[in-house]
Amino acid sequence: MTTLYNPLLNGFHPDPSVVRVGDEWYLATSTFEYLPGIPIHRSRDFENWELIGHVATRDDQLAVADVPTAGGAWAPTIRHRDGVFHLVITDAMGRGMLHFTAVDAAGPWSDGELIRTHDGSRSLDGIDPDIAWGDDGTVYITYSGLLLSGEGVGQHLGIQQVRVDLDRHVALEEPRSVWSGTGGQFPEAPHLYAVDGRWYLMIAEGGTERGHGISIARGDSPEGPFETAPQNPLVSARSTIRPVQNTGHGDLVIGPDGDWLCVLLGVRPRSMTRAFSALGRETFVTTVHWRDDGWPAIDPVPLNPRPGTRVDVDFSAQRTLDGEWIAVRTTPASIADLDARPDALVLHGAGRTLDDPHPVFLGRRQEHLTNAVTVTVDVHAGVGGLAVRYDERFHVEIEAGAGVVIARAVVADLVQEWSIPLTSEVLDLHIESRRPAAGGALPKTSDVFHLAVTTEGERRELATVDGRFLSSETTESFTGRVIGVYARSGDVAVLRWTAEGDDE
Ligand code: 6LW
Repeated sequence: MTTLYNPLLNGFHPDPSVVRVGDEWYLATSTFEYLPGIPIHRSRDFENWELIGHVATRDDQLAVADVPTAGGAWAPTIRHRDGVFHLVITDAMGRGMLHFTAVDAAGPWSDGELIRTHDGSRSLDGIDPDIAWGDDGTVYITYSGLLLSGEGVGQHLGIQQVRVDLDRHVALEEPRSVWSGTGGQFPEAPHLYAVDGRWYLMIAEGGTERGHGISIARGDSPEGPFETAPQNPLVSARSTIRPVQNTGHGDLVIGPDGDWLCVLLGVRPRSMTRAFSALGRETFVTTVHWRDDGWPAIDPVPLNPRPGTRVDVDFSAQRTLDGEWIAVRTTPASIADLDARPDALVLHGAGRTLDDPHPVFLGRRQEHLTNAVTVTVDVHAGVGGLAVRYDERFHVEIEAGAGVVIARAVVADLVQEWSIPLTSEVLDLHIESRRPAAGGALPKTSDVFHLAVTTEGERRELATVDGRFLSSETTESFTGRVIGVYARSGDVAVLRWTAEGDDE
């Protein structure tokens, strides 16, 4: 019997889509303004998931270089047909709706073709595309009609569909409305499935926050008309005290035991009223049963975290970056210099701080609710440090160089700093994320950051910062916490990186 871990993928991994190919499963998630974009995780048992590659590894596959925050890679659908992987996605506020292909899901993936309107003039207007093939091979793109540009920006046209010529990447018709859901806001994330001679159209609605849920309809043809299930929403944590909230935006697949599963996004809010989700939207999984009346039922999402992990990177021994490193609006390779020193990763500061949309920052997702990162840096030639980043308006960091060590919290327009003199140019910087002290009362926040520095064997605590300020609710962010090293000016050498944490 397969153990279903929840989260299935820890940390910032929203909008999951999954496909089964033989006895392997492939999972794709959204990455917004970060590169490499659209990680592909593979599993052979649904328990262990390996990051095998990314769809967008080159600068020009997504136009994220100058995309506004929250733009970029939104909500993929991954499918496999005739030996080829297909992935459709919206590069929101970037290139538009795109179709990528690969023979090997690890890559390389194609450059990405824009899926154009019937008259070929522009990208299809909408988000969250699904790709499905009718029984006669007709290609359907079914998507959420949220307009992100043009005169009707912000307007929502419900779930739309077009038949597409996949050789020319042009719609064969004007978009048709196929469903508007059951009345929740933002009907989105459609996926079409052929099951036992019927076509099922599953969507998310209610918005990606506490109201989120999944609803379904069915019809005899992929074009509809679609009849709404009597028991919608099939899954939602709204108005419940479940530990996994915001559950929605899912995709169905047959799992290793032959049972149907739903992968979906959710958050793990903590605090007295379950108000703050430190890590942002993560990927979860739950079981699906088909009822006698031919409708699916989706079980609530239980919490079942994996054991804790530890990542230790000694840059004198490890001279390549693994795929978990991500950068903001550029590739990690363009900012990580592994040639400058034999014992370190060097970042070359360019005068930009973390307030800039293009920081010299290289990070990894915070995967655990309780987490500790330590980096050993050499700042004799520059200024930089260790940061937890949600975006350019929300970050907490500890920065060293030019004679001073500064802990800093940037929360929208509020900035607070704590500083001490720098006594050694090689030092350890620490950012820990801990459960708030119980103290008899119910916790009023998700977690607390502890910022500290160790020089010549002596650790000094510099500051504590309330973790709620870097939660997805406060930042109103589609992403999650990313912890990494950065350079502000000059050369910052990173000798060692250690991250460990758990979810108890
Ligand atoms: C995504 C939409 C949503 O495209 O948020 O969870 C958007 N729902 O479906 C970005 O993730």
